[in-house]
Amino acid sequence: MAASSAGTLITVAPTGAETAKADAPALPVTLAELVADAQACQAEGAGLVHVHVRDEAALPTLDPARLRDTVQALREATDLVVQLSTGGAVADPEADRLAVLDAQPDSASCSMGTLNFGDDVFTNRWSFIVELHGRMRDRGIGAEYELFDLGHVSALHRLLDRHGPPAGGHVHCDLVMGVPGGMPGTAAALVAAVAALPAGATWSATGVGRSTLPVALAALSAGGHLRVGMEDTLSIAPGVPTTGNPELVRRAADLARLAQRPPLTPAQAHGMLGVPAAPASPVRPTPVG
Ligand code: KMH
Ligand code: ZN
Repeated sequence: MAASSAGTLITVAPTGAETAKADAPALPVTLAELVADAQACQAEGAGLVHVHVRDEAALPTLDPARLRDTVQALREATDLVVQLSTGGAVADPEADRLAVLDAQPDSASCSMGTLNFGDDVFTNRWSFIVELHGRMRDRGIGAEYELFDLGHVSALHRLLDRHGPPAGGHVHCDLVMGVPGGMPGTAAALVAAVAALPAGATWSATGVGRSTLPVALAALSAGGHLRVGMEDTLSIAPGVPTTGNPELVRRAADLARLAQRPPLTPAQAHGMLGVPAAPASPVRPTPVG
């Protein structure tokens, strides 16, 4: 049985790779916007930030220098668990997705299978998943397994059975629900997926678009954690654009308090996930001789 918790980890996914800045002016796309957003989200109750970065034209990028600078800046400005996306955008090459780990985040996402993603295909070949899982473990980077469909839960069992646990030994999953091509964002689908998770795993859930609230409420009542943010949802109510990520985090924190499972602090999030907070500036060894 998956683990439940007395508190709620609130993950914020502020940017994603799919939305254009022109369509959502509150989307954080520059490093300054992202850092300010992350600080505000921490103040509202977030414990982890799931990061996609953008280039100078506000387009998704996996540029290694930008990723490194982003990890560093978020560590300096917040206490959040810093998680980089290795999913990137649908067309990103596998080599670039693996190279994300060079930025040495606290945690990285690991998507557990291929699926239709709206009109696109999000490709995650088995051999790529195995390679990513192994490199994350070798570098001591915590894993968050992204589960878009029930078959991805089976793939996670196969991965752990054949290739062992992630760094730190703790398995944390995120159910990404309501993607056109993945499992629906319903309580029934959530219960089925949670029942199939590895024993002792912790999990959050996110409902894309209109499934945000049904999934959040189902996750809280089933003992899970929450992921919210503009990667997944651009509105706060039907037809009402969100003012930004802090508003989405505030609503999630309110729901968590209502459920009497208040938001975990960033320190508690690091503890639950088994990913120690890294120093903001790596201490360089003194050269010998
Ligand atoms: N942007 C999606 C194609 C992840 O971050 O690991 C993939 C994604 C998953 O967002
Ligand atoms: Zn993502």
